[in-house]
Amino acid sequence: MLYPQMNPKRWVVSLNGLWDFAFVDLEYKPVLPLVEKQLMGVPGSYNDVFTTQKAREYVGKVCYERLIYIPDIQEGLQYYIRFGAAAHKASVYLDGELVMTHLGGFLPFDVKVEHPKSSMRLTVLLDNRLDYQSLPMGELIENEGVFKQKIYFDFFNYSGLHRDVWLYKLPLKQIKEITIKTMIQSHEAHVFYDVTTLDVVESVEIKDPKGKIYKTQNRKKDILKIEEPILWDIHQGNLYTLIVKTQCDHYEQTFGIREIYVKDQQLYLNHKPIFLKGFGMHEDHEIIGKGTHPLLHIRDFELLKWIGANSIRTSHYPYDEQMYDLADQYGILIIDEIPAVGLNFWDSRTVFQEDRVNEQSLDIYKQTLKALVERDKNHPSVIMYSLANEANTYESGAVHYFEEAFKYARTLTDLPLMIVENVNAEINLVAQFADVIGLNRYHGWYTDFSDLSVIEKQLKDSFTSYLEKFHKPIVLTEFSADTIAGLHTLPAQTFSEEFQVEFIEAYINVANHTKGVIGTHIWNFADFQTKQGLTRFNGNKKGVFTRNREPKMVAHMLRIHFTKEIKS
Ligand code: GCB
Repeated sequence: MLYPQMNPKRWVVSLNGLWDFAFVDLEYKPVLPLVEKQLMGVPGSYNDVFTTQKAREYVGKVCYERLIYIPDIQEGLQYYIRFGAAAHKASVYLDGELVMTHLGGFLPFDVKVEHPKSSMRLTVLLDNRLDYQSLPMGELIENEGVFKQKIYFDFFNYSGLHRDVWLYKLPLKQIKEITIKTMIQSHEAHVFYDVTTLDVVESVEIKDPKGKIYKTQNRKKDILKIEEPILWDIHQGNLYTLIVKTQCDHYEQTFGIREIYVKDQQLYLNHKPIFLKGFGMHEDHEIIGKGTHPLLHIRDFELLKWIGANSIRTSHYPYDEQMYDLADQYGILIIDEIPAVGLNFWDSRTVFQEDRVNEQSLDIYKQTLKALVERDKNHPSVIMYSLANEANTYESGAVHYFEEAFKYARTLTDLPLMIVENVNAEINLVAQFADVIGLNRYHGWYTDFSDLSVIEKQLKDSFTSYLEKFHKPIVLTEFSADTIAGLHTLPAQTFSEEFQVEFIEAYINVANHTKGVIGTHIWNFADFQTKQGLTRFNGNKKGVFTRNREPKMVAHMLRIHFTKEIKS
């Protein structure tokens, strides 16, 4: 499923803009056009445009609808509608007829228009309910037909058509897939590519980052050798392009020449050990919620560049594809996370059992993982996949689930695999399957609140116990203290900008001097919205930047720290 592209043989039109919208009941079928309706912007979450709690925290189905037009329908072409992401379950109808259902709110899907007409009514019913089978996991409590959504993850359950929607056409014998892998051997790169198409390939060209056409031939699959390649590296987004021309189709796929692997408790990029410095992030903005916007993405990457970060984790779900394109260009490394979050009740109940997260959940997990790797495999920025965040990995049922998940992931990718953990090493039954362990730690915050003096010893103990039990490299994937921008206290008191500086410094000092720790990712890049809760003051305030992407005091400290050569 290649990203829609406009080129000499491909045509794409955006369906973004104002759509008709309504909250509908669970039995609603779009036999006729919506009558009771209002307008809604696409892409975006609908929640924060409303002024009532009921609408903002709505649980159930909504309807998005608009007319689409295909002028000059051509025989021998296929028409598709691409949804970048629709949270969480989508049923797509054309002229009132169901044509596709899709599960999962963070990955794209294509709807084939089997019988194109010059004008059609496109309807999307979206259901934002989460259950034991969905990713993220949630729990539904029903009381006389009214649903309450329980979630065990810490971000607002934004809903809607979050990413771009396109209509596009392709030739019958289209280029279906392109896979590119690269290896570096001293002064030479090996570029393996594989093009899936039924068409005759006329040419496959490689354009180098300076625009020079490098190699041309016409095989569907090959290994090309490039002398003295221009490597893709940290802060060096050197991109090559594979230009594939067939008799009827054309596609240009960017890629970077880089090699990544884990060896002897170290992470290597282009055969050099690297240390990750960056953030866990969220797709989260005022008003648009989890909606995508290219300018907002660019602001994030400009801030990453300003602060000197080299990497991010797409906590806790795959982000919009534009984020990966930008990471490719800015030379920022990505730990790409599957939306396996919330697999944790925070009480004594078991998650992994027959009537909760079960075999059916695992099947859905595998489908999601496959879709994720297929979507992101050609991005040089993606250096690792994270297969879960804070699941109950001490449960015996988790062993089967994750053993299967890791085994399956290894059939899809050669990249290192991570699991992000909050439990103690002694009870962890799953980290054994990973190549890299992510550790989320909040010593001095959720435990021993306000006591900075516990951090050094407790964090060292956390690292030591994981390193001694699993012998795998560790990324400190989360740590920070909630901080209200503009609150200053001396001495440093909790929630002040001074406290966040001292807190983060204390963690970094330990992590930077522990062998086997290969990176620090602060939680979070920016403040973000969550469900309402006693410890959430209009959201999570652990950001280094505000929700509006302005720096807190700690950002200036990190800017100095990140630009120092610590371990990389
Ligand atoms: C965590 C979670 C993250 C939360 C964070 C917090 O461990 O992984 O989703 O937002 O803690 O701030 O509580």
